[in-house]
Amino acid sequence: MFKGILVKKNDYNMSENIQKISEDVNNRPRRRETFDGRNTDRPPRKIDVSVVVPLFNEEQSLMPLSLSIRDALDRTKAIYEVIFVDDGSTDNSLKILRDIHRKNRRFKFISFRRNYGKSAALSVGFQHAVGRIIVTMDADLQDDPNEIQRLIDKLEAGYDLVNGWKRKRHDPISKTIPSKLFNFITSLMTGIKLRDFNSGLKAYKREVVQDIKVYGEMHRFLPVLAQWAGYRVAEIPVIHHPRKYGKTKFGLSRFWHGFLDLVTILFTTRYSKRPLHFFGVIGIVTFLVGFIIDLELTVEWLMGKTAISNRPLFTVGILLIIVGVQFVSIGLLGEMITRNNATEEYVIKEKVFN
Ligand SMILES: Nc1nc2c(ncn2[C@@H]2O[C@H](COP(=O)(O)OP(=O)(O)O)[C@@H](O)[C@H]2O)c(=O)[nH]1
Ligand SMILES: [Mg+2]
Repeated sequence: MFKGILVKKNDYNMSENIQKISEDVNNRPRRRETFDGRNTDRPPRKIDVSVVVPLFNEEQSLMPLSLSIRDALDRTKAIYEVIFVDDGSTDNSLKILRDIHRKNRRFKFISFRRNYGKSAALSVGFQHAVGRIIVTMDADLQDDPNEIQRLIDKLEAGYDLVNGWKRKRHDPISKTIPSKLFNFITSLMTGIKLRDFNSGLKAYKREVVQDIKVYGEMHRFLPVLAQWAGYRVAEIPVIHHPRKYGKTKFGLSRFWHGFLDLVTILFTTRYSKRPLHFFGVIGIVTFLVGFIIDLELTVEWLMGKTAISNRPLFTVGILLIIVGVQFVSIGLLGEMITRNNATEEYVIKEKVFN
């Protein structure tokens, strides 16, 4: 009765059995694996556009948002998926995401156990997105899904990242003014001519999000990192709506963080391989100012005009000289550290190698 399963020891034929097993495996319908290792029995469809939506406590906006994304993208005829990344929301967002997924399988979600921040959410969303084009947008109904097609058109015109510039921004003045300042300084320091670095609405070619690592709160500088990595970045004006439900998650602290992150970005991407160029210039300028001040005082003393002891400026000069020497020394130490771990990631665009 159990023939084939129970085998008598002496007529056990190893090679025959192995062959049988491998036949079984080959006849079984094959499970397909998507690139991130999830199994699915459906044949993979080629997805044109992945929309990644990071969110935190947006329960009221999610349902209307998913409807308007669906309407906008159905009109474009693109094959799309929408990936919500719930960042440890404490309201009903997760439950609503489950409902949305149940109604329409193109809407997927990932939910973090706790809040990790918008950069983390974007990063995980990017890892799971399979589209040729990746679009990001906010979940608060302030970004308009009808703009997605325009972003994509611009992308197809020969860019790798297209940024949505909220030309007429519907936010309180306490947010718009610091934001203008932030954009102005970032543009000045990086030399990149964008007007709305931190816009939630952006479209990327797939390679961009694969090559560029987002961590901390660096999502604000994705266009900067992309352009510095050699990608072509463009910006188009987009419609922006006032917030209907819920409230803003970012207070004034974001601007301090933003400026500190700008320094980090400048330093780590531009100067991490040549720290002396960063510290050395500051050091030499400081040193020279101190030196000239003290030289002038010494000359005056030599000519018998004043005694150095009653010139407070002399101390300032000495301070500047010491600080200047220290900056140069820090730069040199940085160079030594850099030499010792000379790893750098080079982003390759194309390789013909045969
Ligand atoms: N993943 C994640 N998303 C967040 C977080 N805070 C805000 N968001 C989302 O980021 C988007 C913009 O946030 P919002 O508070 O509207 O910022 P504002 O538009 O600049 O006022 C919305 O979709 C939020 O749900 C967070 O901590 N993590
Ligand atoms: Mg908002």
